[in-house]
Amino acid sequence: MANKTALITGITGQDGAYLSKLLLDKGYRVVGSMRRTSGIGTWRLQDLQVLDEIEFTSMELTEDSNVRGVLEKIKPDEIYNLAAQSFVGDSFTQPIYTTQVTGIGALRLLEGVRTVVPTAKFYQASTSEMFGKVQQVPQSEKTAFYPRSPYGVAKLFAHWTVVNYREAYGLHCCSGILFNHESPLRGVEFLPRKVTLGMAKYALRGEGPLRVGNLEAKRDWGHARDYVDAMWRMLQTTPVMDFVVATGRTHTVRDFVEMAASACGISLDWQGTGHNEMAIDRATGNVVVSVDPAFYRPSEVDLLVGDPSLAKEVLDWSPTVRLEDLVSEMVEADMHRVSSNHVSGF
Ligand code: NAP
Ligand code: G4F
Repeated sequence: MANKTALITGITGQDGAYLSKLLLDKGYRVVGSMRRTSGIGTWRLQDLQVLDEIEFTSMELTEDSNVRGVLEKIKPDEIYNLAAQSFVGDSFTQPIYTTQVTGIGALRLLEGVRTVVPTAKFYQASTSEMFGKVQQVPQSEKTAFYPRSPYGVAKLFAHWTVVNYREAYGLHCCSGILFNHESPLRGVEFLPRKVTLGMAKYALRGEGPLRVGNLEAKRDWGHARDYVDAMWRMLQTTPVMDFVVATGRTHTVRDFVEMAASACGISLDWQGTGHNEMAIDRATGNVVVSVDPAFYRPSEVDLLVGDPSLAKEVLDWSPTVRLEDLVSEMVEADMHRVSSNHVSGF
C-alpha cells in the first residue's frame, strides 16, 4: 500500500516542525503548506533535518480558492491544521486579521474537506486559551469555555465548527485542546523562549534587563515533541472525539524565570512590587529582569492546568518531559545559539 499523505498547514511553525519529523519517521509523504513571506521561514525544519524530505505548496489561509486548490492538488489522507495567528498578545491589536486566519481559516479548510476530500481525516489545533477565565480547576473536555482574547474567541469558533462538521456531515475531524507547549524551536515572542534567550544573553554577554509582563500568570507547560504525538494518535482513533493534552502541573511565569536563571547558574532576588518589581543577580547586583506594563494584556488568563486523563485512557498518551528538563533543554540551546552568534527565530 502507498504511503499515506499528510498535509500540514503551518509547517514552518514550532509544531509543524516536530509533527513533520514524527510523520516522516512513520513513513508518511509529508506536504507542508506555507504562506508567501519575504524571508526564509524554514529554519526549524532545517534544525530537525527534515527540510529535504518535505514537499511544499503555497497556501494562504485567508484565500478560499487557494485552500480549495491545494486540497484538489494534494488529495491528502490526513490534514493537520496548525496554521494560525497564534500570538495572544497581538490578537488584541489585530483582532480581525486573527479571526480571519485563526477562526475562519479553519472553516475554509473544513468546507474544502467537505466538498473536495470528504474521507480525509482532519486535526484542528484547539487551545487551552478557550478556557480563559477558567470555570473549573483542572480543565477537562467537559469544562465550559470562557475565552479572554480575540485569539481565544477565534479558536473557539474553529473548535465548534469542527464539532458541527463532525455531527452534520460525518467528517472524521477532531480537535486537540492543547495546553502551552514549548521547545528550543518556540518563537521568541512567547514568554518561555523570550526568557531562555534573554537569560542566555545576560549570562554570556551581560545584556539586559529582560522586560516582561505579568509574573503571576500560571501555565501548564509541556514539550512540543510530546504534544504532536498526541495529535497523530487522535487521528488514528475512533470514535472521533476531542482531547485535552496537558501535563496536569502548573507554574507561574515567575517560576519559569527562576528555573531559566538557575539553569544558567544565576540566583535571583526579587525586589519591589507590581510594575516596579525586578529580579537582581545575587552575585553581581545587576538587574536581570524588570516588569514592564507594556507586556500586560487587556484581559489575562490567570490560571491554566489541564486534566489529561482522557488522553491517557483512550490514546495511551502521557507527557514524557518534566518542566525542569524542558527549561534546561531550551536554555542549553539558547546558550549555544548566543555563544555561536546564531540566534534563529528573529
Ligand atoms: P506558530 O509557531 O506560531 O506557527 C504558526 C504557523 O501558522 C506558522 O507556520 C505560520 O507561518 C502559519 N500561518 C500564520 N498565518 C498564516 C496564514 N495567514 N496563512 C497560512 N499560514 C499561516 O504556532 P505553534 O506553536 O506551532 O502552534 C501550532 C498551532 O497550535 C497554532 O494553531 C496554535 O494556535 C496552536 N496552539 C499552540 C499551542 C502552543 O502552546 N504552542 C497551544 C495550543 C494551541 P509563518 O511561519 O509564515 O508565520
Ligand atoms: O507565552 P505566552 O505568550 O503564551 P500564551 O498567551 O499562554 O499563549 C500560548 O499558549 C496558548 C495555549 O494556552 C496557545 F494557544 C497560544 O497560541 C500560545 O502558544 O504567555 C504566557 C503567559 C501569559 O499569561 C502572559 O501574560 O506569560 C505572560 N507574560 C508575562 N510577561 C508574557 C510576558 N508573555 C509574553 N509573550 N511576553 C512577556 O513578556
